[in-house]
Amino acid sequence: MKVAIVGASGAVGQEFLQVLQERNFPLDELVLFGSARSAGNEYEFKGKKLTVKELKHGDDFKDIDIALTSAGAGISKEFATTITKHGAIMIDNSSAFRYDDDVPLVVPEVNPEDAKVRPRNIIANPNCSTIQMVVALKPVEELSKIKRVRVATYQAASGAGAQGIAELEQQVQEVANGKDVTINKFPYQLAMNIIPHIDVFLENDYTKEEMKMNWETKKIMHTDAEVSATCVRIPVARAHSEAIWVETEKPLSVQEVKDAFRKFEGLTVIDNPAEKEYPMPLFVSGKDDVYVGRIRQDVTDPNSITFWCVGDQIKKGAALNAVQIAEWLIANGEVK
Ligand code: 11C
Repeated sequence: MKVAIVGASGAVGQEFLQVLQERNFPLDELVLFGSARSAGNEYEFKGKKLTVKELKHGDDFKDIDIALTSAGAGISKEFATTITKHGAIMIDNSSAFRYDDDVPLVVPEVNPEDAKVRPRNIIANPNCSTIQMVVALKPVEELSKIKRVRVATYQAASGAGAQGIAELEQQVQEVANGKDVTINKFPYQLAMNIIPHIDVFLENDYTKEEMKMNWETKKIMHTDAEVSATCVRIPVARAHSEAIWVETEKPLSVQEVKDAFRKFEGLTVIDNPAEKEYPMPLFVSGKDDVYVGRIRQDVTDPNSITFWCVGDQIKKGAALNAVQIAEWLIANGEVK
């Protein structure tokens, strides 16, 4: 098994190295690719030094079985043929192909079978805020069809990559020292602030990040349920949080939803308000599971349940989900 990481020096690329190692992913060889700027960088994997090769058009992917790509949508589009033409399966973390009918969009806990039909040998990894939400919605959908979802997100700086985390850390120092704040990645100062604006605004006045949660949930869950999202950047390093309101066809009790959450692979319930126990990004950072808590009946509607959901954006929101797709492909004989 020969695996490639494309975009090895980025936040998600680095997490791929970590996750492959942590899970003892069954590979014989790992090859790292990156831009001309990051070519030559060295990273350790299982005690060995690996050097990043420059990503070029050519035959470098000839013997690769699985390519984990996270170098931005432009690079994914430009290099998809180079990566897949000899048979490698490209598991792509960018938004380049998510809405293409011939590219499955997969969260292994929700729609693993979709990964089997991949005419272009590309499988797309969903947006981070969608991944953690659908992991929590799936056990609810198994109890009763979901009619609609409303969600407000509280998204970490890591969604803007390693530079996003660095910018937040720098701003925190600058604010503490009474200096002018440096702003590059975010539209405004993030430290001591929150910004209700992620990605570009669209014609319907939602942002693209908000509409991704709508479009991607429909594709992954094979549902026509609408999702109305408000996506907000908050000054947290790397785990996204979401307040979610789910309206179902049948009324559901809080207990049956809690039981379904507890039984569901990939979810952890922390819900003990009396002891101030609920998931928070500070403690979920670095964890594999999606965490849920504050599970309660929506006082405005007997057919709605509301809860709080936290997931590590770089792990389950990106690298871990892609590696789990690769593991599923291997376990199901999909990799030759
Ligand atoms: C953020 N969700 O938090 C974005 C990052 O479509 O893969 C991931 C963007 C994407 O800023």
